Amino acid sequence: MKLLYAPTSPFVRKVMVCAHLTGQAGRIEWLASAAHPVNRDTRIAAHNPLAKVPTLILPDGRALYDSRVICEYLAEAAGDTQLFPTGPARWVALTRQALGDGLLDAALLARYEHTARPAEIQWPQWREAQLVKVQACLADIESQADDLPRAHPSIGDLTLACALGYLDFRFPELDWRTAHPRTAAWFSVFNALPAMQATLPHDA
Ligand SMILES: N[C@@H](CCC(=O)N[C@@H](CS)C(=O)NCC(=O)O)C(=O)O
Repeated sequence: MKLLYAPTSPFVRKVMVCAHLTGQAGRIEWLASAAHPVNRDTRIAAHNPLAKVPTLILPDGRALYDSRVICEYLAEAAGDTQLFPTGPARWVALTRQALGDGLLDAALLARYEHTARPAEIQWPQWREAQLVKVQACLADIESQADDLPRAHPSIGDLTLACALGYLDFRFPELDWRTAHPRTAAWFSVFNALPAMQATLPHDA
């Protein structure tokens, strides 16, 4: 398997955490790429019309995207039943995943407004509105922080952790820990897991 990836991407990190948790990290060849909302990377576009990472290329050449699909694929390939549980726990896990993904979508839109859009056509209210969504997601995470597991996560739990890690990486000025102490306490334990430490974001 080959993964078009970026070491800065929180969505890629979800996949990497799943690969580590299911013992498949060594089976993946990591292909560097440069996803960008304006400058299309043809290396990714050849496999994914959205030209986004993560994109997984299977041995037979078929491509899987996005992170939600790849994570579920990895779980099934490993016979893992914990990342994507069945029954009522499944809907908790998938909704947490949607919460973490949604926080990240908003954070990325806020970041692109600053880093991808020329200064003369930037719209501060757009960035602020995205950051309102980020704050609302943080408040929701805080309300369920005491229920989050410290090990053996579902896809929802690890997505929340990847989202918090991305805020640390790209939005340290938000200082999310101060207003969300229960989330901070959970993250300090969860982030020490080997799968999280092996996938810390960094600039290429
Ligand atoms: N829903 C997608 C989101 C993926 C995504 O937005 N990836 C970013 C990098 S963190 C990207 O490729 N951006 C390029 C673009 O917006 O075209 C997923 O879960 O994989």
